[in-house]
Amino acid sequence: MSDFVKVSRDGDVAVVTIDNPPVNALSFHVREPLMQALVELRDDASVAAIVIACAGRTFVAGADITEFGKPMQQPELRAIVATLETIAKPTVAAIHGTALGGGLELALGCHFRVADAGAKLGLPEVKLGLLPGGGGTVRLPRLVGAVKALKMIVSGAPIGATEAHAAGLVDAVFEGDLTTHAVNFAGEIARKGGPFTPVRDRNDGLKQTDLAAFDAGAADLARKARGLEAPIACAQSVRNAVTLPFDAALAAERALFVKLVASDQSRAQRHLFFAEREAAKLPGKDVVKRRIARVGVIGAGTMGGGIAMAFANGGYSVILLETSHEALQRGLATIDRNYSVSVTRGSLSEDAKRERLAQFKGSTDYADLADCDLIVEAVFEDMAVKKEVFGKLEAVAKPGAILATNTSYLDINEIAASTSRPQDVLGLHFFSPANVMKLLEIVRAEKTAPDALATSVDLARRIGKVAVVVGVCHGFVGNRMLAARGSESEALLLEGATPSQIDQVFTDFGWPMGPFQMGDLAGLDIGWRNRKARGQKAVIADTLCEQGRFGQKTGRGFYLYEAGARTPVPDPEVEALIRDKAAENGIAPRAISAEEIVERTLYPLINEGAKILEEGIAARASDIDVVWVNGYGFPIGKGGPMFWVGLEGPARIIERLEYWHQRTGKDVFKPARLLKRMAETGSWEAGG
Ligand code: 3H9
Repeated sequence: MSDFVKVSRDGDVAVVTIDNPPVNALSFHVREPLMQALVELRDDASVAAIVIACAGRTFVAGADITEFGKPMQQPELRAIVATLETIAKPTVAAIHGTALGGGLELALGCHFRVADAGAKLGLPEVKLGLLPGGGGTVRLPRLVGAVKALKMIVSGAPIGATEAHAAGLVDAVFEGDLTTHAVNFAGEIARKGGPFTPVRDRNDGLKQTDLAAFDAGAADLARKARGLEAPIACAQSVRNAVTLPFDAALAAERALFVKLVASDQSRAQRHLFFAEREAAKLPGKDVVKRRIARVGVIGAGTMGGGIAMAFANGGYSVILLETSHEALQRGLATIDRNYSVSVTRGSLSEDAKRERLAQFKGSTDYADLADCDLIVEAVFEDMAVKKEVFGKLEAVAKPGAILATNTSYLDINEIAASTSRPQDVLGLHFFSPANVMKLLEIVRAEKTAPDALATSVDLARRIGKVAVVVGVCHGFVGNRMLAARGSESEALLLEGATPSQIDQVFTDFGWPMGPFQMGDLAGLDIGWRNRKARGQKAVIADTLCEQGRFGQKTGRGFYLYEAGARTPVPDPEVEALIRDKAAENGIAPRAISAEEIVERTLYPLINEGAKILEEGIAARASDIDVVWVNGYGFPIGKGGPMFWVGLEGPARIIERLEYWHQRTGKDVFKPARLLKRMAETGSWEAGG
């Protein structure tokens, strides 16, 4: 009847199969024939039961996100679900792969849900700045209870079939041919004559709801939402499911959905969804990738250990190399400890930990790297040291092995040129802690071979990283822009701002923490060491380091920390130090506004991003957004720095950059050519 929705019969059970690759999204061309099929089957007396299944790799993974922001064509999902609920014969959703968002809402319109043992079910709309708008917030609590529904909807994290079964969301879990099982299941219920009740009329879950516990959970979520509207709306809507009649709760959900889908936050989050997928695309699709089975990591410090864990977590066997037996044992012991923490938290079983650890082999001999398909060095950030390591690698690595450096700043072209195989050399810039942080900057050097690059992008996905390919420059995309963001930090302090005032502006903006809190967390000595190596100075940060104030690890930095605590407490001593240094430099403190802090930190960040684009260091503005959201905590509700330009207004940004450029003469404020063009065309793309 349609290319996208087919109906077949197995005895008196009708099977409706949705076939809309790649993820069976509920696009208009699916909704229309699906609605028609359901109406026909409802009215067909020869049909005793209906199964809704999907072709391909997954059940419906949601509404078609590309349709949001455009007028919605009828029939909408809500109408399809409402129609399903008028069917007086058993309806069964047969779920394999992922039933997400509108997909799960479609399944909630059925009387029953059966799932393949490997299936996952969830309502991830919150990650797109939305709430489930097809009745999910009102129906899910009716099955699993409001507290569990709240957790699922606000986290957006899917649950497995077994958990879904235990929670009452799924009625049966099968292994083997799911459609056959679903047909048998549906046929049996039809023969027995029931019982079957639409989810809208069930209240098994709601009966157990403890509203006080729910409200406490919702209040906690509101505190953590950091200015995001969607989690709050999700919680409100689930609460409505408990306190309002079904239809009123459904109408309220709709109103919230309509508001959110038009919001800047949701536009920003949808932009990020596609940006992350776009970033992983390289020109030249047909490049044959190299085979990677065994990975070598040089350096078992914090970075090297984290990188080794990231690969082991992705299923690779890893050789960890150190210069001495002691350093190696220390590194392996840290890895062991990190996995033990996961066991204590319940995210890893003892068995899984044992298996994970068995993937590691330690060595102090470069010859042991001969079998590795990829070798990543994470040694001291010094060109001479890196070149020495690459010299040794060249002697032992097999032909075609990818040789990667984890440098944060150094010139990878120079490293590559020091070897006889520059085509195999590239940067894999992990972020600390490397086993946790999502971002991976893949640095393409001048001579990096396309297949080495494509292999690395593919590998990043396999180990659960969000990859962005960038070019060589000092600090690549992320750290180069970070330097621009921090270039006025000292000046702002000397002119009258306090660390906590600046950090507050950042957290109000939606960042998880401000730059001074971040410095204290990372260790102020790192920047100090780098500055010394480059002959640079920072009046206040250097003085703090000279006093042994390295941040959280010494209990004192820009802030004070109580023993073992991570909460920054403003320190009058630091504020006095800032005033003294200002006086020494002849600067009279003045009141600094929040706007000024934004203009002197975030506008230079954007300006640097525009320069990076101009130079081709990043291929797309959206790649820069992906870097900043996944590596540095730029608020997702603002879509990344380059997307935010559109929200803030490029003309205003340019005007204020010009003002500060005139006032300070500093290059970071000189508006980039591309930023000016963006202000004229409204787009970062060439040609507007
Ligand atoms: C919703 O349902 C709202 C309702 O409550 C209310 C309605 C009224 N739409 O991720 P992949 C594309 S909101 C359009 O690389 P994987 C994706 O862009 C939705 N396109 O695959 C990519 O395209 P390309 C709630 C979509 O195997 C291709 O499919 N649902 C959609 O790694 C492959 O994607 C979600 O938020 C979509 N819904 O992961 C689920 N989904 O090849 C979103 C994917 O051109 N999707 N595409 O780059 C996912 O989480 C993952 O795609 C999934 C598969 C886990 C399903």
